[in-house]
Amino acid sequence: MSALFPRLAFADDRTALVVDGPSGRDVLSYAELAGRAAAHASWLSAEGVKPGDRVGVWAQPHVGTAVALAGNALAGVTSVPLDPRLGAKELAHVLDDAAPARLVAADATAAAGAPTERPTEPVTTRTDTAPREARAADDAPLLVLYTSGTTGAPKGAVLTAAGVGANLDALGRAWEWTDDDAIVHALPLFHVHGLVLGLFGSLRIGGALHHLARFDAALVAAALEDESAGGARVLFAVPTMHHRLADAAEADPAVARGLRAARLLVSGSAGLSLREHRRIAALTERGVHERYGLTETLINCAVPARAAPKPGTVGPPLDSVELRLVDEGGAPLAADDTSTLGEVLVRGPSLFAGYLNRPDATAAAYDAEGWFRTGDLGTWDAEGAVRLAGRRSVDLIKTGGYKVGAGEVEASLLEVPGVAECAVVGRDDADLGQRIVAYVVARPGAELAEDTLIDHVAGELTPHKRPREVRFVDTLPRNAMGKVQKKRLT
Ligand code: MLC
Ligand code: AMP
Repeated sequence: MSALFPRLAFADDRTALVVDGPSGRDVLSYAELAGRAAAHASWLSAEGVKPGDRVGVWAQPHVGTAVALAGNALAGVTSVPLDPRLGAKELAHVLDDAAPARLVAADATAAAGAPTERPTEPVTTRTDTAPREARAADDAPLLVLYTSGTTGAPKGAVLTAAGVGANLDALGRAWEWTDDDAIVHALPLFHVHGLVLGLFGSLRIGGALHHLARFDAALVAAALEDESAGGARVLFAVPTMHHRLADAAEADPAVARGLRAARLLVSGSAGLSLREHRRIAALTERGVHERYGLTETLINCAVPARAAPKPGTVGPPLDSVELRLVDEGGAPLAADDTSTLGEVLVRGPSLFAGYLNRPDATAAAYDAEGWFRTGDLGTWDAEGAVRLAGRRSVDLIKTGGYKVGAGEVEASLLEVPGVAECAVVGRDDADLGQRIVAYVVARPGAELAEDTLIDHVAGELTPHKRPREVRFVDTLPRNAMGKVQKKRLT
């Protein structure tokens, strides 16, 4: 079996990473990344951290984050990437659940502000000259990524190196992704899109990643014209970013020029509307290729690079993925049935190894034949591509490409004294896809301010889970059983 990052074993001076952060640009070649990752792996063994142990990595937009993640992979240690903005409650949950042996950060001073007593240690800036034997991409856990469900706190999806490698290779074939490509993205490094595809994908293919610490349309466009990291540039972005790029490109020809300079523009993590597809196609004469995935399955479908973009579909299943649509009784839909809506089920080598400490939730995620139930609904199109049409549960919200469970936000709001009841929903939003709206019933006599509630959720969970709007109501609509009827909230 191949190593996950083969180029780290035969490292040369080719650029692996360019990170544009608040304090300027950092660049690492493959040789430098390999040396620093090996030094990190040596530090782990000196600290008594063994293969199979977990290490929390504050996913700061920094070259040191890549050093820690690659070094953990070399050492056979499982990485638990942490959103640097995690609030007290969600951070406590993740640390209790994952029980990492150590916490590390490229910028340990910034991480020291996190709401935990646990110390964070700095990622080494040392370099080992002796190259470290690359580990095979095997079934051992590589990553634990926390992802929200409809209720309860986020669950840790365990991903293996073999599963990640198989998915990246299939994407490599679909996108004709080579070591001449530089991926450009401004995504966070603690989710599948920015981390597994953007960072690990570049390192596995042996090309470069040009990472921007924050999304800014003009900076993204400039990076797409910058040839220093690779001969061809590929953009990975969520629909909110494409929407903002289209706005900026319509106002500024330099942004449109940047988008045209890319070899491939990719959108994923949420559906890109036909309107945004059309706007970008008009600006670039090429358009956007969509792909579809989940934390638990990695990427399932992608419009191939050699094909024209196919707005309204997420493309056919990848060649490594088995995918079926099933009706409400669980029977598979015929491939030529282009009108019946079914749930997307998935099988294949890239499926996760289960939720950490949650055998109950893991078992519930599969049907009787071992297919993973995505909860997404769609139809086949005449050419074998999948058209997604929504999700089974209204309690899973996708906002800016982040998955947020209505239940976790409701539980957080209910902690605020003065909140009697609440219901959280996702409302259509031209920018975020969905924006989180909270309906709140105050206790008699309680004075509640919208900002207090929003700041509470941002501070306890993380800012992207905060409601963008709070509507105070006298009662919540309920059915005869007493269950809140979210569809009746207006
Ligand atoms: C505002 N801020 C607050 C706040 N109000 N902070 C604390 N409390 C409050 N009440 C701050 C924010 O922290 C941030 O700070 C700034 O204000 C703006 O934050 P925002 O409004 O939340 O950002 P926004 O503009 O909405 O972000 C849009 C976005 C972001 C597109 C950049 O949503 C994003 O990065 N999305 C990517 C999600 C992603 O990667 N998903 C992949 C999941 S994997 P500051 O300092 O930053 O200005 C997956 C599988 C697959 O889905 O298929 O890929
Ligand atoms: P996450 O749990 O954050 O990995 O989010 C996975 C979910 O994102 C999927 O179940 C889909 O609902 C959604 N998603 C990802 N890619 C797309 C896409 N291209 N179009 C529509 N939805 C998508």
